[in-house]
Amino acid sequence: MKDIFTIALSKGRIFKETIPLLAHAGIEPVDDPETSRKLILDTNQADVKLVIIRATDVPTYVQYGAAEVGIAGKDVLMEHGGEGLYEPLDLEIARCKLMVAGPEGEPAEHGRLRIATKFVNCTKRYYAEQGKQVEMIKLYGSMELAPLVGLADRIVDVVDTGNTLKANGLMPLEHIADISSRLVVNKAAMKMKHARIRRFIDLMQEAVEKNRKDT
Ligand code: PRT
Ligand code: MG
Repeated sequence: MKDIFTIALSKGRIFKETIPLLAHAGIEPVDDPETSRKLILDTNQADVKLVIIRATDVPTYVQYGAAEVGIAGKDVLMEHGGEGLYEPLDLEIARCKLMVAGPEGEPAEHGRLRIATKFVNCTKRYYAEQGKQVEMIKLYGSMELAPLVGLADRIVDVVDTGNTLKANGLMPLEHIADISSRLVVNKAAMKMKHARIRRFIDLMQEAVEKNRKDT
């Protein structure tokens, strides 16, 4: 068991875009997480496993060493705080932007601006840097709904094409950060399994460079 190398990642867009990078590192999952009910996926390499978890749980698994490495969006990492993690590589996948969005025009006057978001820490930091006091409303999803039903004046969310905002009568207003997915590594594992992890990082880096040339 001791020599198992576990990679934590979420299904959906991160999984899809990670598969070609892992393939370059010689790792191919045996099952498809979209159809399998398994939470631990075997790969073609007996000592390499993938754990498929919620995107926001990836930093936690890696921080506590339940997985040696993980792949997570910079949005998720900024929100988590990055404790116990190294972030050696930008994988340049699942790109988007963390933005403030809202309806066109000025918000109704009722004192402090009300912001609905799941990115509470990032949002607090962003407004604190501007010396603005805002009221935060923590949500777990479908942030776009909040301004439509009068729950909030603005939202903070990740935006890719902007189609979801548009479909709900909202527009991007302020750019907070450019986001892409990052490779994260457990700090203790980086020391104890240095050669194994270094080799993996190098192969993933090659794959990123190859991707960049192809696109
Ligand atoms: O879905 P779940 O609640 O389990 O978790 P999650 O939403 O955090 O996971 P997932 O798989 O949807 O996203 C994983 C990571 O992908 C995020 O942490 C981001 O780093 C990255 N990413 C890249 C995105 C997007 N692009 C994106 N467009 N994450 C979410 N979206 C959402 C966006 O907020 C909107 O609701 O997708 C919807 C479509 O976006 P538009 O702008 O193209 O309309
Ligand atoms: Mg999602």
